[in-house]
Amino acid sequence: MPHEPSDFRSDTVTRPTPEMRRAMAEAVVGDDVFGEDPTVAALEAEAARLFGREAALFVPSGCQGNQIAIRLHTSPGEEVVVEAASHTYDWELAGMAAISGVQARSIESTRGALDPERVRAALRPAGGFRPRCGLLVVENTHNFHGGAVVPIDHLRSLREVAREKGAAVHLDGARLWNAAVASSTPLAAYGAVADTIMVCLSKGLCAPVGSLLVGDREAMARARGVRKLLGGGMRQAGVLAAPGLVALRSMRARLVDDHRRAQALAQGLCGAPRTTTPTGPPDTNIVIVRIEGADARAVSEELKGRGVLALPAGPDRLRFVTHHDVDDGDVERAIAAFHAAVAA
Ligand code: TLP
Repeated sequence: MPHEPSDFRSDTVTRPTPEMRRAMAEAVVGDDVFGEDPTVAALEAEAARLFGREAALFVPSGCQGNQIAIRLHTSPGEEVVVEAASHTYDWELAGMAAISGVQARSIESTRGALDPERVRAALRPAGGFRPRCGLLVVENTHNFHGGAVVPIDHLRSLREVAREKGAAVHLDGARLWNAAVASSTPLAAYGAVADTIMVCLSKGLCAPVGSLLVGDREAMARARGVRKLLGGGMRQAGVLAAPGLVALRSMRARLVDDHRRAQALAQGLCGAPRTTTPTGPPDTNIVIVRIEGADARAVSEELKGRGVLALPAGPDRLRFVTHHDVDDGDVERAIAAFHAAVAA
């Protein structure tokens, strides 16, 4: 039988584990738009507890969670400060403009960590012809800075700057689980540095669908309305929340294996000619490589022909993501295929 491709395009490609499938089959459900699905309620309560916050809301996707948060914290005609390579700015179809009527002010960073002084200057009050800037969005881990962990102390200082300026903070924590494990930071510490936090269950944790928005009770009640407006009200969603509970309870600790594999992968890939990791050695499960003078799309096609999938992430950059469904053998295969593809 032909070997399935070793799929390093994203940790979103993971399939639900057997334990998750059993949980789905056995889930007790109700109509969650009426607030009557006990499994969704249990998932939301568990997420809120983990982050030390009052409430959480189960949403279909990370994009929707981020966009609901932006809508909650802003009014049309305002400005939002974002990191220049962040998902909310670069990968969500200008959702904040389309959905919330706000414009983004982007700031370059060092490995995803925004300079507090530049943030202070950007969070300006309304005045004259200038819009009010009432929201800062931070991303941790930072995807396109190679899964970089933004240290918790740095997030605390950004939180202070925002507070001083009367601005809210939203944390895009699609891979916050990875940051927490890699830096031994308790989730409750992240709960204290942002007004709202979005976390994904469907990336490294292997759940098939879903993300959570976490925050205050009042904010989550309003978020429920925005979710409905965006078409995200789900009925018997307990079948999706059940694998989410498995994800929260038993899939976080194993992320250290993904991080170890990412380091081995980065080292192996950098042994190929003209190849470097422009974002530095991986902190977590994302490896971005730059192949000087190469066309990333052509290299990814060569890799595909050799049974390895990676994502072009720029003209001469490829992204590899380690996850539950790739093992040490896949890492070796990727390294060998990459050396052959770069030489081709
Ligand atoms: N990221 C995807 C792609 O969209 C790039 C990936 O494969 O990494 N925030 C961050 C930091 C993300 O990386 C993603 C997904 C999202 C939000 C959106 O989550 P979904 O895909 O569930 O809407």
